[in-house]
Amino acid sequence: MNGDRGLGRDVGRSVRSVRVLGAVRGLQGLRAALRRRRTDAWGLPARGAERARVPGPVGEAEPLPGGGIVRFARSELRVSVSVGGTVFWGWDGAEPLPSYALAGEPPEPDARAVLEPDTDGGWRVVSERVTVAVSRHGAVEVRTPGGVLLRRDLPPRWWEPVAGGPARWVQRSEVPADARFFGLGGRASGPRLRNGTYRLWNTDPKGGFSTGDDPLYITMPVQVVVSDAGTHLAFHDNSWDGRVTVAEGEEGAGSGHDRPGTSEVRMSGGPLRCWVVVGTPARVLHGWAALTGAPALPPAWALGPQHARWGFGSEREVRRVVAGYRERGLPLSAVHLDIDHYDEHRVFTVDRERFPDLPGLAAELREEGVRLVSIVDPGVKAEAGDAVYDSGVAAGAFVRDPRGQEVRGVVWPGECAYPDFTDAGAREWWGGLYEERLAQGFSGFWHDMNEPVSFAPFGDMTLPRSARHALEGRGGDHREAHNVYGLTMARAGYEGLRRLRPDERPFLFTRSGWAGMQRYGGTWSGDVSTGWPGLRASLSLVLGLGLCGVPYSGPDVGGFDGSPSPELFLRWFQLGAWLPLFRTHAAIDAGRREPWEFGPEVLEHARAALVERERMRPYFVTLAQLARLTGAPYVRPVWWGAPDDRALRDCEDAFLLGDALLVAPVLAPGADRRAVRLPRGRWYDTVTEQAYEGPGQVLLDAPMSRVPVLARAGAVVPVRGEEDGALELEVWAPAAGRTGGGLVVRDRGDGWDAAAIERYSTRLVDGRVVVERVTEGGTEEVRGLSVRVRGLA
Ligand code: NBV
Repeated sequence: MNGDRGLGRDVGRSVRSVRVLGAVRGLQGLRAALRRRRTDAWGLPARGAERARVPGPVGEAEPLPGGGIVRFARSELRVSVSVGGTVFWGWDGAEPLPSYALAGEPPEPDARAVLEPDTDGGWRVVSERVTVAVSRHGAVEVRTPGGVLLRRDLPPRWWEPVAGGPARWVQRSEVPADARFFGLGGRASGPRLRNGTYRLWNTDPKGGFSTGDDPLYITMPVQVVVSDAGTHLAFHDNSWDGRVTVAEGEEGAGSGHDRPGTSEVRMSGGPLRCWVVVGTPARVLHGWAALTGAPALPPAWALGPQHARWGFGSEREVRRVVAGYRERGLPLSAVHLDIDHYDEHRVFTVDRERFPDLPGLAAELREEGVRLVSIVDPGVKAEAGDAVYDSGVAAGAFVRDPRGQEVRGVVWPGECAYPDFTDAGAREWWGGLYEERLAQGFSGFWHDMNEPVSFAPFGDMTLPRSARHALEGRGGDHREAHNVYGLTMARAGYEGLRRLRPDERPFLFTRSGWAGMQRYGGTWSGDVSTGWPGLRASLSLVLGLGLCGVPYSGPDVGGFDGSPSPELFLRWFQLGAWLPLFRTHAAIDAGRREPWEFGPEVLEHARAALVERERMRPYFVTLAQLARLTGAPYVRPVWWGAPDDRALRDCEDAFLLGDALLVAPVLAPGADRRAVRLPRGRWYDTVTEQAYEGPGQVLLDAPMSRVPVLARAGAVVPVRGEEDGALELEVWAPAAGRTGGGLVVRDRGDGWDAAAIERYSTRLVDGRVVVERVTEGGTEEVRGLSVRVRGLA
């Protein structure tokens, strides 16, 4: 009782102070918005007259390893095919580097692939995995080795300001009539991208968002295109503001006149260069990870259940919530502290009155296996005497306007300065600041507000577009740096943590980001609105981001604002339990999110979801390791293994978790059954063990106690044994005449020890399931592990 009264007081006080703050921020925000407008009016002169340009007719070509340069009357095109079959093309001197997306040097060109004249007067490069043809007017076609067209990029068009400055450009592309588009970063309305225009400008949607809101915090010029002809990923490596319009094609129903699908990329500046990766979905994501970097491996504890709250308000309340989990026997891996634990919302500080002994609290929680995670905002209170601000000024770390004045915006602490994370020196300074967080006992970091946000009653809620950035010494402005702000902040945090704690894997996730962000960590949904559409958007985001190479993410379970009904909360919880980041979170004035706050029935079913998540931990650990090694996301669209199954391409309400499981969450109210579309092969309901044959659609029970989860026949799933918690292999019987198998990677927790992949095979012999360990020389008996066979009728 006492605890609850205390809680009411803490939260009430926090909500009130945020409201008062709101009014002050309102005025400051208005001033900042006016200032931003003035800065841009001065710093970004109007574009004036423009001249349009197209490449013109083809001329000579110069062969180079893997391709060459094709010259046109008014442009030139560089084409290169790499050893792995990845294609690069760039216009007018655009090279692969510099790039914020690439992990390092671009892949080696395939010396066997040579530029040769094509029959129609153009040029082509033929390689083992892909053929690239350049037409006489500058269209670029990517074909399979069998000659089937995957993508045709039509000749681009530029608009160059007569007075000089960045050229705008447009690139229209055609894809097969049956193709579906995915990706473009985190989109709420997918995962299949509907016909329409999607902006490439990382944006805080201001409060809760839902399926209709676009763009959101993470945009990327990355499209994954799936058609009968094959799967490919196209990446326009350009961080400027832009728009992508996609339109699905239409097949001519036997008339032979297909209307191709189209994508039109319009950018407001920056290079015109593109990477295309072709192959199966697995190959494409592997190629993408090879190009942009392996996903960071979360420490094992970050794969457990986590609880966040804006407005814990005090150490006492944190203890109360953790005790709530403990007393009910609910597993909990981490608690996340939001901005209310800061002193006056200032980053890298602690409100000592409400959180007098954070290191003590952290140590106490650690004893019971619960880690503390801290929010980190980029805006630094611009006030002389503030230690973080003073050190940033001394390091020359803050963004300036074209006149050399520090750019000021308004965020939670009031007027703020913004570190320029595109500057190596600023990154180093910022990375060092995490030492304070580590000393407070935090084990993980949650980057927020890094689109970056500056509150404003009108216009774009971000920095002036004319704000200057180092861009690794090249120099430029916010038009180019905006979309990589979150990415470079993640880099600063990640590299700082690696320096400060070299023996531990950093745990970091960031609201905003861009292509390549997976190198430093994961992300989460941001402020997804409480409601059934928000639940759907949660899945769309995780699937879309996974296809863009970011495998670790998850929603605010229960939604960010308001109060979910018990049913909605439970369905969200049941979905979250199967996603990489499994975290409840809510706004300061939202309703409760503890699983016991929704009545005994919800508590019982939430407990079942938590227990199952814990049982599946070894599988999540394996998936995290495989994501790092292969680029394959844990959460995959159901077409992953069968992109030629058109019905699967349109299925958006279920997903594959690794190779073994198919999860069919309940995304609508009042359901006790749901239709599930199965890929080919046999699938078992993991609770009833009943077998179903795919491809096709089945109707499965989805009572409040669970959502349907199916296991692929023959699969090997590493799980925690129910009795002793030791690793156990759960094996699902292969169908007669079929074999199966699975991979297991054991993890030592959160260090850097190289993990070994264990490979297992399964087959059916005389109605008995035989499981073996695959070795270099053949197979051997499984030793030291218990095996549990399921699904045998
Ligand atoms: O730091 C407060 C919130 C946070 O709880 C949320 O997860 C972020 O997405 N933050 C946004 C800032 C305020 C949002 C209204």
